[in-house]
Amino acid sequence: MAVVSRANSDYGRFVDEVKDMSLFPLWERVGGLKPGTQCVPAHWSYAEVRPQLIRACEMVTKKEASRRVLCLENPTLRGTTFICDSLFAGLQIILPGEVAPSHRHTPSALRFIVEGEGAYTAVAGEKLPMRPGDFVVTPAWAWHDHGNHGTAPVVWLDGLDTPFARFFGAAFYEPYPEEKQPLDRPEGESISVYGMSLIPDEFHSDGHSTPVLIYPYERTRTALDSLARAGKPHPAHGFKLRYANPATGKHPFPTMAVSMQRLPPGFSGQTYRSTGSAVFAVHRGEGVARVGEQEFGIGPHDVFVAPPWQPYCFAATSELELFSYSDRAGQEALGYFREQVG
Ligand code: GTQ
Ligand code: FE2
Repeated sequence: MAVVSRANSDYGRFVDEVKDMSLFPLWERVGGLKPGTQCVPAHWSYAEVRPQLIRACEMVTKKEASRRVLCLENPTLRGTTFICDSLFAGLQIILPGEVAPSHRHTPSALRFIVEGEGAYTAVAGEKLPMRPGDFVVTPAWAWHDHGNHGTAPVVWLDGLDTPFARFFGAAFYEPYPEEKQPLDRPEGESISVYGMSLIPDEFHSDGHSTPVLIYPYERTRTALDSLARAGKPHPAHGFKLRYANPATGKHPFPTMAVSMQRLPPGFSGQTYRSTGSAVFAVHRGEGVARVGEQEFGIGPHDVFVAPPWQPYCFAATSELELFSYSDRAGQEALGYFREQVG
């Protein structure tokens, strides 16, 4: 690099001239390729957020807001609504009798039910009753509306891959002409037809989203019980299950991997890092999450984010269950995903 001296006025003139032509010399770029982003570890205590959700119910009606959501925004990403570079997370609250009108969009969405009984989401013509701990799928471009038939507020965590759609300039949105979409599939169809390790012979998966639209907590808990009986916990993750698209065995979304893990009481895990950004929601139990340089005391319904390539580890004071979603599916599809234990 002996010739690239700024003292050389010919060189200086060259750089200035090409810059005016929207040309930039690659050798002038400072900082090469390295893993990680500006995004920082962050934690939201449910005890602190919940009162603000209740307050939001007084401030805006579902009619005004359409979706009454408080976005969990990374402190480094103010104004974007995003929890990390590649993912959206929001806590949505719906009161008894309210309806969140039908719409669809190119970003894929997931719901993880946090609190309350009696709410449902209707997805692609099927009504899906939601209970705490359930994971519900909204595939890209599927019509969806929500409602609450119960007697108490219902809260869930929304996880979306909106930054992907924005990044590619492919973020489309369409409202449905009526408040609710027609329900033309029987209740429970997606799970009873596609969730039994049997797939209708004529079904052709597009390979993207799972045909199973709800993964009830009941089943997840049973599977975790069996896994915990069957063997030893993983040194970093404890007993961790990933939700699968039964038609492919792969992730439920083209972009997002989704998991539930159980850490036995007293578990103190090894450090782990991956290129995946991950959002965690505590389903039950208490413990400590160390993410990068930060240490978060975690309890039921808290949410926290582990940015890419930041080491993290968990300790459980009581039996701890963590729901999580990450951009791992997208990274695997692109050949970017890497991970490291210990
Ligand atoms: O419930 O349809 O938190 O479309 C963000 C975008 C929720 C929803 C969010 C959405 C929804
Ligand atoms: Fe939506």
